[in-house]
Amino acid sequence: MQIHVINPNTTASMTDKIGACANRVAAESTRIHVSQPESGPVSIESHFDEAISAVGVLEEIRRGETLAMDAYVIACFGDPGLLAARELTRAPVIGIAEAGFHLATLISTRFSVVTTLSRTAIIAEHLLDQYGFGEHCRRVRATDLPVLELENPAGNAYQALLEECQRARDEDGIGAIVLGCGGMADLTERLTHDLQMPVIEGVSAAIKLAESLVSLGLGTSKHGDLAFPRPKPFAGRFADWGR
Ligand code: 2AL
Repeated sequence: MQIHVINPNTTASMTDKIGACANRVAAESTRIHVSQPESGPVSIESHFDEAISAVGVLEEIRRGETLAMDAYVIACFGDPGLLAARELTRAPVIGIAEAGFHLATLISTRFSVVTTLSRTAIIAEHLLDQYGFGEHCRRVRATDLPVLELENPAGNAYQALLEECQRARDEDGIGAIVLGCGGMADLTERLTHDLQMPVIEGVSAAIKLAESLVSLGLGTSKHGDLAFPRPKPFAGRFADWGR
């Protein structure tokens, strides 16, 4: 089984971290391919960043289709371009936010999300509503860490994240925490140990969900709205995207 993990931002250290995390949880028979868009923002922390990165995600899916990937993971917590990506393939496409929410509801009745900047909390809140998880999530908490601070080994990102997770655990009446950024993927084990409660990180969750779907023979439905886009001409720099 080949799973293509796409980091939607263009920071290579984060792509490597996400790839390492995916490889750690993948089954022995699963091959992980990891990539990032050629163009786009170094981190995704606004609606604007997200819109640009979605195009990069779709370019990576198109590349993955030439390599016959069995599944895709979109490894940014806004799940940028998720439904559009599903239109381009029969393979399952899993976003790390939706994967984290799904797993959290299987092991707890209520969870909180701990993410990066306050301004991006709304992105997770919109996804919770869109996916129907609003009732399960008590709170989306922000650490106000910029995404790239998670890439700074000399910074104190871990401490800030731990303290916000402790507040979530002690104040929110929850059973689990979902980490709200792909760049937090390597911190799960340490946080789980320090918090003594389940901490879910979307990259691992998405890999295991993708493996499950592929082994069950389930792929993106081509009946209805996730059918391949209707062929039509595209103008300008997207001219070769029309079919
Ligand atoms: C993210 C993420 O997962 N990757 C990125 O660049 N921005 N999400 C976030 N909430 O900060």
